[in-house]
Amino acid sequence: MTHDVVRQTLPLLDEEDGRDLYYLPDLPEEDPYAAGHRTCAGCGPAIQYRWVLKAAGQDTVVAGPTGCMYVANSTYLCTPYTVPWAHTPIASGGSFTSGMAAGYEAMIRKGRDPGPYPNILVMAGDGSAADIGIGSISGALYRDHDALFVCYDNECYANTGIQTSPTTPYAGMTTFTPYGTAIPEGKKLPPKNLAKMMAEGHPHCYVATTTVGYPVDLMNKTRKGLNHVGAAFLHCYTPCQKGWVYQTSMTVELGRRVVESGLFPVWEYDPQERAYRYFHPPIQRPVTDYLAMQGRFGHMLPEHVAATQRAANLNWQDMGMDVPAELREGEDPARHARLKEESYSMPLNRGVGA
Ligand SMILES: Cc1ncc(C[n+]2csc(CCOP(=O)(O)OP(=O)(O)O)c2C)c(N)n1
Ligand code: SF4
Ligand SMILES: [Mg+2]
Repeated sequence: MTHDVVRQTLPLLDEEDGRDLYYLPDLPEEDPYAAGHRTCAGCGPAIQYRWVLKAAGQDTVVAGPTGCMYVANSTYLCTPYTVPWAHTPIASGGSFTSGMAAGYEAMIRKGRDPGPYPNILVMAGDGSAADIGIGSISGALYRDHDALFVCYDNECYANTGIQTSPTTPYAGMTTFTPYGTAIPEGKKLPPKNLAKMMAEGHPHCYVATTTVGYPVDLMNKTRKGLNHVGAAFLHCYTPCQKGWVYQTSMTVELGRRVVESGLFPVWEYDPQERAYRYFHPPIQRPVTDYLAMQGRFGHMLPEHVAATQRAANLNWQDMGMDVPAELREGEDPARHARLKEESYSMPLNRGVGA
C-alpha cells in the first residue's frame, strides 16, 4: 500500500515598508542554529544560517558541505544544531541532498516514515556552490528534487585562508589575487553570476537572491523556496569579517549597501511566469560608499573604482532603474582618487527608509 506524501506550508512574514530595518517582535522564537559555535565575531554566514533555520523551523533536516560553516560550527560530537544535520564533502552537497529528498519521498510513500515531508535544505559556500560542487547542485535542480539549495556567499574560499572563488568581485584582494605592480587591481575577472545561471539553466525552479541586510526578505525567500514543490535555489550575500577586513559591527550594514550601490541585485525568479521581480532599493549610492568600508578594496586606483561604478550602472539598467547623473559621472576615472582617499558616508543608526 502506498501513502500520500503530505507537504507543509510555512506562513510568510508581513513585509510592509521599513519592517526589515527593525527588530520584529513576531519573528520565530525557535533557534535551530543555537549559540555556541566558533565562527568569527560578525560572521555573515553565521547570521544567515541562524535566520534561514529560524525561518525553516524545527521540522527540518540540513546538510552542510565543507567550508567555514562546517569547520567552525562542528567539533567532534558537538554542533550548534537542534535539528538533524550532516556534513557532506564540498563537491556533493547537491547529490547528498538529492538523496535525502528522494529517501524521504520513498520512506513516506512506503509508510516507513509517518511524514509529513520535512523541510530539506543544504547550505553551501560559494566555493562549493559556484565552483567545486556546482555540478552536483545543478544536477539536483535539474532533477527537481524537493529541497532548498542555499549558497551562502562570502565571496572567497574562507576556511582555507581567503582564496579567490568565482564570486570574488573584480578588484577584491584575496591571498590568491594579491595586488602589485603587475596586477594593480588584484582580481582582474568579474564575478560569476551564479544565481542567474541557476535560474536560466533550470527554468522550472524557484530561484532568488537576498542578503543579510534584509532579514524579513531572507526569511520569506527561505520559506517560499521550501514551500515550492520541487527544487529551489537561494543565493545569499554574507560578508566575511576576516576575509574582507571591515568593522565587525558592519555586517548587516554591508548587506544593505551592496544592494544600494547596485553591486548585488536582489530579485526573485518565478518559474510559473518565467519572470524576474527586482527589488528597487529606495537609495542609490555611489560604489565608493560600499567599497571604502572594506580593506580588501583599499588598493583600488581611480580606474578600478570607475570600472566598478560602470558595472553597477549596468546592473541598475538590468533592474529597470534610472541611473542618476552622479553615478554616470562616476564612470569617469578623473572623478575618483585612490580608494583609500575617497570620502564616503557611514551612518551608524538608520531610520525607516534611511
Ligand atoms: C575536494 C576538496 N577540495 C578542497 C578542499 C579544501 N577546503 C576545505 S574548506 C574549503 C573552502 C570552501 O570555501 P566555501 O565553499 O566558499 O566555504 P567558506 O570556507 O568560504 O565558508 C576548501 C577549499 C576540500 N575539503 N575538498
Ligand atoms: S572566516 Fe569569514 S566565513 Fe569564516 S567564520 Fe570567520 S567571518 Fe565567518
Ligand atoms: Mg566562501
